[in-house]
This record gives sequence, structure tokens and C-alpha cells, in this order.
Amino acid sequence: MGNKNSSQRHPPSAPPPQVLKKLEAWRLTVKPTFEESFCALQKECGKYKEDEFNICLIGHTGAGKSSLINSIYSISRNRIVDMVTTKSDKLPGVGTYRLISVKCGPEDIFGNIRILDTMGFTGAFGKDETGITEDDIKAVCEGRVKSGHTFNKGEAATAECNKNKPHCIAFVVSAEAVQDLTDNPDSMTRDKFLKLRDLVPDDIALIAIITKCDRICDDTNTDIENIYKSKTIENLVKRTEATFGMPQNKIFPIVNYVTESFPNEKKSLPILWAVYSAIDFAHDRKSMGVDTCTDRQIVPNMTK
Ligand SMILES: Nc1nc2c(ncn2[C@@H]2O[C@H](COP(=O)(O)OP(=O)(O)O)[C@@H](O)[C@H]2O)c(=O)[nH]1
Ligand SMILES: [Mg+2]
Repeated sequence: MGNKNSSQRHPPSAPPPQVLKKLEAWRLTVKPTFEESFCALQKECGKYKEDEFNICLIGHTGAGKSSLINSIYSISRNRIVDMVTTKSDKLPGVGTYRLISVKCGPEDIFGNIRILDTMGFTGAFGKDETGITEDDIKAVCEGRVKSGHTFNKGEAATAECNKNKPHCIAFVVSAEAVQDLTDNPDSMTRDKFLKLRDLVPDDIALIAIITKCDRICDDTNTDIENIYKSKTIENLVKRTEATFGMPQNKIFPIVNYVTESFPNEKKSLPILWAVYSAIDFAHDRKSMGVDTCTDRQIVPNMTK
């Protein structure tokens, strides 16, 4: 009798329950579709049109930092732009080696933000590091590095507060690197991130952006709208949370514009969401009354 009833509840035309479960979103967008969410978020960006924000990208070499800058400006200008040089994974070398500062103009949807591209770190420590060094990262965080500064050369950084002081640091890591962390708990990427976290002053917001999600998830590769539904990506975000000790709402999985000839609202949403949140979090730190020139918080300690 029970069998008869249950077959009536699930006629053959209805999708099996596990398919329905698979399509449940683990992260909800502000509107039902990516296109609508993109338009809503784009409007929201207008509220920060006048404010100046610096977002600095730091991460391992080949993480997709330079590609992310091109993606952000492609979204902002509604065409594929080539602001900074990217390096193919197949070529040797570290790619970006100077501090590159790219500033939005009046035609951009982000208003007054400046994005700083840095040299990636490699898998080594101390003198063996051929990428960005700990001293470089410290100088970048403190705003002591001028545009054009060459990393890993022991080049002196000026002590004064300058226009490149970051308000938010986006730790950029590829999906493949996050997956590798499971097999290798002593990962350099993890150690470097934990060091980076110690170096970031209180007045700077910190988020993580996971690139190349198309490479580890077929569903996301086929349709970007699966990025917030895929179990693989959800697990990736959870693994990032556990490994780097960051809350999930500060972790943003994305896919960069590396193959398309035109930007589209669906693919742009996860990237725009990451940038908008970076600005939002940076604004929170700014409005807390933090003096960005001295790295010191000037509000009284509320817990006392
Ligand atoms: N499939 C895919 N490739 C990407 C993505 N982001 C970057 N890449 C590729 O990864 C390589 C390294 O990117 P790059 O931006 O130079 O990395 P950087 O060293 O962190 O600046 C380039 O070949 C990019 O085309 C992504 O989201 N998906
Ligand atoms: Mg680069």
C-alpha cells in the first residue's frame, strides 16, 4: 500500500528528488537570476562612486590576479579590456614583477577605485623566494610602495603614507591550489597566507577570491549560474574557510574572462559581487574611524 502511494506522489514526469536537491543554492543571490542580480548590484555600486578605495591583489603566482584586473575593468567598461599583462601557465617565470596600479575613470561603474597588482609568491621561503617577499608584502600593506616598485629586489620603500595604501586586500588563490591543500597539509600557500594575515593591519579589510572555478567544476564550466549550486564549489569554499580561517561570506568563487570576446551579465555577477563586497568591507573599516596613514585605530576600544 505504501509503495502505491509513494509512486502516486512522484509521477514519472517529475524530476527525482536528488536532482532537486542538487539544484539548491548554497549561496543566495539578491535576485532570482544572475542577470537581475548583476543589474541590482551594479546600481548599488553607484553609492560608492565618489569614494576612493584601493584594492590590492596578493596571491601565488598563476593565481589569476592580473586576469582578475582585466576582468574587473571588462565588466566596468562592458568590453574585454587588456589593462595588465597576464602570463600563460605554460610559460616559466613569475609574471608580474612590479606594483601596477590601475585607477578607474568617470566611465567606470566602480567610480574611484584603484586596483593594485602585485608579484605572486612562489613555493619558497626567505632567500629562496623568487616572488614577492615578506618585506614587500609588509611595505604594500603599509602603503609604502610606489607604482612601478620592483618586487624581490630589496628596493627601498618610502616611509610616508602614499596613494597606494590598500583599504582591502584580496587574497587570490586558484581553485586547483585550494584542492591541492587537502593532499598537502604543509602547503606553502597556506603558510604564506597565514603570514600575510598577520601582516595585514587592522584597518584593512581582507577577503579571498577563488579563481579558475571552471577548471575544477564541469557544471560551472558549462553554465556559470551553477557556481552557487555546485557541491564541488561549496566544498571548495568550506575548505578555504577551514584552511585559511576566513568566514565563508568573505570567500568569493569566480571565473575570469579569459576566453570570451564580450562580457556578459551572468559571468560578471560573481566577480562584481566580490569587488562590491571588497568596497563595502573597506568602507566599514573606514567608517570605524581608522586612520589609514598610521595603521592605528583611533576609536577607543569598545570592549573595555
Ligand atoms: N580557465 C581559467 N583560466 C584562468 C582564470 N584566471 C586566470 N586564468 C589563466 O591562468 C593563467 C595565469 O593568469 P595570471 O592572471 O597571469 O596569473 P597571476 O600570476 O596571478 O597574475 C593565464 O593563462 C590565465 O589565462 C580562470 O578563472 N579560468
Ligand atoms: Mg600577474
